[in-house]
Amino acid sequence: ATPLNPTDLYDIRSMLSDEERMVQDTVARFTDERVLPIIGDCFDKGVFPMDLIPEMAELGLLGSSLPTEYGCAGMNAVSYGLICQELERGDSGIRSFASVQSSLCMYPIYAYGSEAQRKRWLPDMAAGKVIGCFGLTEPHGGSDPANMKTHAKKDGADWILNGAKMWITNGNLAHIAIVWAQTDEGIQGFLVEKSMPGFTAQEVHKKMSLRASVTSALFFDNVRVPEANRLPNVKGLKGPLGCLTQARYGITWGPIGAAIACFTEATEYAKNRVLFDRPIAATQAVQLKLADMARRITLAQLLSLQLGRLKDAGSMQPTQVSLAKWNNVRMAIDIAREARDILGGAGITTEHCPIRHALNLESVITYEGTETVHQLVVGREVTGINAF
Ligand code: TGC
Ligand code: FAD
Repeated sequence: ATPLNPTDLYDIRSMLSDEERMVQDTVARFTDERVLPIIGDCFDKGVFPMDLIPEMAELGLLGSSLPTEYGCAGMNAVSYGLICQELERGDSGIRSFASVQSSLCMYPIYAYGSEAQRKRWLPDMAAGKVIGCFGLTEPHGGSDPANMKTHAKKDGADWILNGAKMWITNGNLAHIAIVWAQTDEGIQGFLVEKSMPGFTAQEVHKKMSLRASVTSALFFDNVRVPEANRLPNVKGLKGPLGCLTQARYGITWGPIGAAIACFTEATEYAKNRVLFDRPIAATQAVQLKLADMARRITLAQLLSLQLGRLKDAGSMQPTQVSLAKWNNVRMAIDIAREARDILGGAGITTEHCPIRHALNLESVITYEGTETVHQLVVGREVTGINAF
């Protein structure tokens, strides 16, 4: 039999369309040529590689699923997933940038915004000229966003916004923030522009995870937001949760890329590391670990592809996204830690990718709904009992 591809044991590639394969190859090349050579340094220095933004825009990676009439690429959900996978093979921080811009900022403007808001913002965001961030989480507890304290009060034709958001990706880079606030009519979304008086962002330092990504706290002190900047077409928690479903879908794919990077590096290392007169890859203990990584990557690939097909067919359910986010991030963090172990002492530096991915995945397993939150969503589905 022909040898199988270790990172695609079930030939998922054959289940992709020509266009999907082309998208994957293009983003894979971008990651190999532009991300991998610099990302270890970016992580060490704690900087996000801003130079990559115009290139990502050029490749159509920002708002990739939105229609071409707004300057976007109009790709399908599986292509968006493959973009996330290949970007996160580079680094979770690069994929986070794309997730936030596409799913958490451009998507709500498209889905809940007015036509004027779409025309005003989407083409510039697709071109990477306007960067967005998404403010839902607050300092007192992100898992329970229904309990938010940030609020907006009507004042003539404007709204007055007060409150604070915490752990906001791209916060200090962003020209606009999609901010969710409590109002007399329930939770609503506002487009807050960087220049609006009373709006400030403060970068979070001392992070050991997602170091090649900007994370910030946002503060709103009597920020006057015109009615034209309110997202008119949604009210209630389903607004932000609808965005999260889009982003979490992409996050089911991303960690497959991180896991593939770690698995590949561990396999190569194990084949070359000779101890006790044979490569460690020739020991049963290490083969069990590598085989288990390949098994878990294969399962995750099948989950995400089917999820993407459901999404493209318009029938994907949030519980299915929760199951895949839980499974795939857990798969990736376990593989990254195991790969780090196979590399021995060499595994503790950013010369090799596993520790960087393992540390990044500590954020990925927490953000966009913690592992526990997703387990409870699945638990609620299978029992019919809400345990939150
Ligand atoms: P519940 O009160 O039952 O529902 C409220 C309304 O929302 C609807 N809904 C959804 N709609 C779309 N997608 C979903 N996933 C939805 N889940 C619920 C629901 O039908 C209802 O609609 P309506 O019309 O009846 O009002 O709320 P719940 O009990 O389902 O929610 C509880 C819980 C814990 C699951 C939810 O609060 C939750 O998901 N908490 C976690 C919060 C979270 O994930 N925060 C993430 C912040 S953003 C982020 O982390 C970005 S990181 C980005 C990066 O760098 O990549
Ligand atoms: P908490 O909600 O306080 O949770 C603490 C612990 O309690 C967790 O282990 C949790 O699983 C557990 N827990 C919660 N509920 C239950 C329960 N019912 N039963 C048992 N255990 C429970 N947010 C944004 O809005 N926008 C962003 O761009 C963004 N980017 C982020 C980037 C990074 C790097 C990080 C780390 C976070 C980001 N977040 C963002 C915030 C993220 O979504 C929250 O951290 C996450 O939702 C969890 O909220 P929390 O940190 O307040 O933890």
